Amino acid sequence: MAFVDETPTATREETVTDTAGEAAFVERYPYESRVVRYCFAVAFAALAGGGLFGVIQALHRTGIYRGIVSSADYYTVLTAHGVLMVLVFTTFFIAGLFLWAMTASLERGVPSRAVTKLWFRTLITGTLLAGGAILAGFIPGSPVSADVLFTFYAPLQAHPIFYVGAALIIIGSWIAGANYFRTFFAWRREHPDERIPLQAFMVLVTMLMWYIATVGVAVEVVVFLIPWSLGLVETVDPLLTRTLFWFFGHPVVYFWLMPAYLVWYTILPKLSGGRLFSDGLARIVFVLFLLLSTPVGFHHQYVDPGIPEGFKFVAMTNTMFLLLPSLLTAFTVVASMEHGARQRGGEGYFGWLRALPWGNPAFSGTALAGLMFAAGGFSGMINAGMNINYLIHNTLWVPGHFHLTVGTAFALTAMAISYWLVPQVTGRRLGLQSVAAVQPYVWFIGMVLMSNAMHRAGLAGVPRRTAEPYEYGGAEIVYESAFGSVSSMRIQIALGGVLLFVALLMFLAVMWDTYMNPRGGNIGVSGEIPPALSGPEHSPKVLDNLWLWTAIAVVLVILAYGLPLVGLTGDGLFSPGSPGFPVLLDPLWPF
Ligand code: HAS
Ligand code: CU
Repeated sequence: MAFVDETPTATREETVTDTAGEAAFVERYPYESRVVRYCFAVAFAALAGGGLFGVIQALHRTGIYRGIVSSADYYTVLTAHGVLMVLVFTTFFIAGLFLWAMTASLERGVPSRAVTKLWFRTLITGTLLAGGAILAGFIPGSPVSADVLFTFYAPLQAHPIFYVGAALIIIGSWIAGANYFRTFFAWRREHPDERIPLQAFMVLVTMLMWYIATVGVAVEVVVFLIPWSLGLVETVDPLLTRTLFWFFGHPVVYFWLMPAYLVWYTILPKLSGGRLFSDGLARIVFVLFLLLSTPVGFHHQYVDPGIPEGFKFVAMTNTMFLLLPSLLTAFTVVASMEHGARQRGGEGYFGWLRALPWGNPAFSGTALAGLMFAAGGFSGMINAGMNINYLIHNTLWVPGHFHLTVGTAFALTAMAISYWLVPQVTGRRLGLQSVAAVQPYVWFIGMVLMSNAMHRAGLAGVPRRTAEPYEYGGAEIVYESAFGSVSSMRIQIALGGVLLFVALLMFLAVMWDTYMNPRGGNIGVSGEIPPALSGPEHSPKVLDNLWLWTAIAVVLVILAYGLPLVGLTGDGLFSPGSPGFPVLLDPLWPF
């Protein structure tokens, strides 16, 4: 995919305007719009593939229909679903969203097209390699496979191509980040005393958090997994590599959440008919994420032996502090929505909710994503408790949790805001508007069914990451106690999964139809963001001191991880270690 450097004006037959009659984003920034479109196209393709694998999984796992893949291929499906959704869909969507946000809020285009091409091509190459390595697992006898699930824990071993692909995706995101910073520095030179516009501030803080977080996974993949999968070293230490993974694995969830928050803080208030309640609170929230996102990774390793309990306790305490930015967000965003609703004539303690534009899918999808995240955040608090975690760890509860968070707070926000953003970067009116209007509700109902049942099944002891419908080898007593309540949940999970797939097809149909609409005329939305009720002038300037917050964040990471990592590597980097176990293909296909 090559970007053409200049849009020949001759092909632009009609000017594209927004609802205010101003030139739309695509008119002002044709090159940036094109890059955003490419990013979204790849993101939506990943969403389509990931969604197909998702529904296959939901049917197979629940035992409702097991005729599509074999149980061995289930793990290939599960890996492809996870990687396409949380690595490819998220990364490409965020790259597009951030490019739009930087361009629109700083009112300047990319500093270098060569660098833009470089990051896009790096991301694409990484995606093709990692995705190809996973999908090759479907070919019987293939020497290449990567059935390692999205956490790629050693000693499960993938083909080196998979790790190289994953590394390229990370490197691509770093280069994209460098371009955002260059845009910012150029803007800063011209505006030495101004506060950083809120959207740009959010992008930059998210990227700083990302640079710190990805150090863990970069070391894991480059120093350990690639040499090990190539046979250059025989063993790796599973605990050390897991620890490096979770150094990155928790903050990566905020790499998905913070772009959703960017939308909730800066676009949702406007869609509600009002203005952001407080710009300063939004900045504090992002700074808190930068400070606290990384030193909490051990909350994914409460049951791992070999990590002293004290460090797990510190991680738990940090995690509880990390609830604060989300609780502040709940307050600020709901207050902004209420402000909007009251501007629209809403009244009463709760009656104002009715005045919100529930028929506008960009609004309803984003608001429903927020509502579901309140539940996902609640299950996150339970996960984070060191003692309660033992009850739910490695059960279906955990997928229940993350389908509310990344699977809805991020994914539904991304779909909803596409209804508002895609017209701006294509210059075409939104297509199939009546389908779009109901799509977020279908997703919402599907997710209520699926994630609620997953949480409950997890509490009943149903494990995650297994192709079998919880038979426990036929052990009567376990079967009775777990299954008595689980069978209705199986149906809810399968039904929810099918509804989610339908919602996804509806979304893709709307996007396709939008693209088929003629370009030009009034696109029916305006990208203008009204100023906050309490603007940046009401908050201290030190909030914008990115280097100060980054320095503190690094110190906190060293405090949380320094000693545990020294402890884990004290007996050598590769020992005690394990050889690799590539997952074998099922010789019994089709059963
Ligand atoms: Fe998590 C496991 C703890 C947030 C994703 N999490 C996972 C995994 C994933 C994931 C993918 O402590 C599985 C990893 C694996 O494969 O093993 N998580 C938390 C905590 C939070 C949290 C404390 N997680 C997220 C987010 C994710 C995500 C965000 C993705 C985007 N999570 C854990 C723990 C585990 C875990 C343990 C390990 C479990 C185990 O044992 O394996 C917090 O950040 C949550 C804070 C959120 C809130 C909610 C605030 C409410 C808001 C809503 C406002 C409402 C609006 C709309 C705007 C306190 C902001 C209103 C609408 C109207 C109509 C009025
Ligand atoms: Cu976490």
